Amino acid sequence: MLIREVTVTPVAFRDPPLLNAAGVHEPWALRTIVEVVTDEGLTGLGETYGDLDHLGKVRTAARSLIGLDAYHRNAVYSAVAASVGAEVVTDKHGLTGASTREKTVDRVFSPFEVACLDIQGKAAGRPVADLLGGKVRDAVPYSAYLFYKWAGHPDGPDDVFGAALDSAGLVEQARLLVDRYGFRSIKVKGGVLPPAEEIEAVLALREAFPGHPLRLDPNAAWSVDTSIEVGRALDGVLEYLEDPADGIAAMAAVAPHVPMRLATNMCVVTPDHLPPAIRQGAIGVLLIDHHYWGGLVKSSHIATLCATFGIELSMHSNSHLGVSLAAMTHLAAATPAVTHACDTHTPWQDGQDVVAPGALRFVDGAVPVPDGPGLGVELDRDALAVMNEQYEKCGIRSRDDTSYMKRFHPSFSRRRPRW
Ligand code: GKR
Ligand code: MG
Repeated sequence: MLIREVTVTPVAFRDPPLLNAAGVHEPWALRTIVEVVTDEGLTGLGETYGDLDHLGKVRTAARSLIGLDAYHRNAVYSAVAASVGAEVVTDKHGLTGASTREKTVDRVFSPFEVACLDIQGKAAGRPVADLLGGKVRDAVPYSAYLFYKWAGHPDGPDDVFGAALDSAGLVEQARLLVDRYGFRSIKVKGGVLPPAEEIEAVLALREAFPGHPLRLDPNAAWSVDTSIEVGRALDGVLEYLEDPADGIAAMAAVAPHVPMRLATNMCVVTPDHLPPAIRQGAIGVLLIDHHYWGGLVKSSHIATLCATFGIELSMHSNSHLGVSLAAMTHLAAATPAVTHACDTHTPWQDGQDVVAPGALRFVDGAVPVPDGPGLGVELDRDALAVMNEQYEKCGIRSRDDTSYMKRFHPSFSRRRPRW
């Protein structure tokens, strides 16, 4: 089953002004859609980041895959690694941790691996979850992912979600998401307001949603001392505290002094980070993300390895579309170690998607695993064309939450720790 053709399409979709420790989301979020076609006429889909440096690597890698067997994952990985060379690609926003060469290769490889698994599933008439070992759950629970946010982008109209700039606003946002999607756990993107206000918001959510597990993620905006204070103030309230402090050593300094597990998608983001994090007891939960952990198979191996060391698994997300949601759902469905509800930004896309409607939906906060062959989703070609045109016109080429924030608040700076 040889790879005959690979198409790489950058897309842009509207994104609300979601606040985080690095700044604020720009009006357009970028992604890249990958289509791999075999000599037998099967097409597989993958989705990855849209930042220009990364896109360039994805395009170069795509050319090196022609003629390879879609079943030969190792050969595809080697071709991607050779095409990436020695370069390390970094994110401007810094919200998914440090970059290494392995992480750079893993990120470029991921959409092609997902597309090849989609092809293999289609060839076998089986869902991708079956290729990963089979489902251990029929539907994958996701969390309501709350953000402090402005009512709209300063240069545009207010959006449908409204403003959320205090605990009342966050509780109202949670109600909207829980009512609309049925989410049964809640994540708060923190690192935006002074810690005392974020503690108050979490306590308000606890009162409003007594049965929902809660998590707080300030993206490493706090010092070790502040992290310990917040952790202690939220004793018995949080399921886990995500990336309070910056780096393995700082997380390890916090961990023994707070009552809950510490989670990360920042200090452990590539295999090299695991030995020191485990040795130092820095984390109790890893947020796996197949987009930078080298695809679905490697992510599932990492998850199993973590479970061996007593590290629990959740799943990380960035602004994404339905090809990613499908891949995340198959991975979580087939990975027993993923015991926490996964993160997703899907609600913030408010229905914009490149996949045809129907295959993916939320039922009681969970996405039933698509049971069609492969990923079980099809491209909506009209939507893809519209989003590609939006990409061409939007003028954004790399996500940069900090510069966008500085346009409206010139004194803003990205500081770690801020508090
Ligand atoms: O979308 O602003 C955002 C998030 O902060 C995202 O970029 C992070 O990577 O969701 C992520 C996280 O859990 O840190
Ligand atoms: Mg995080």
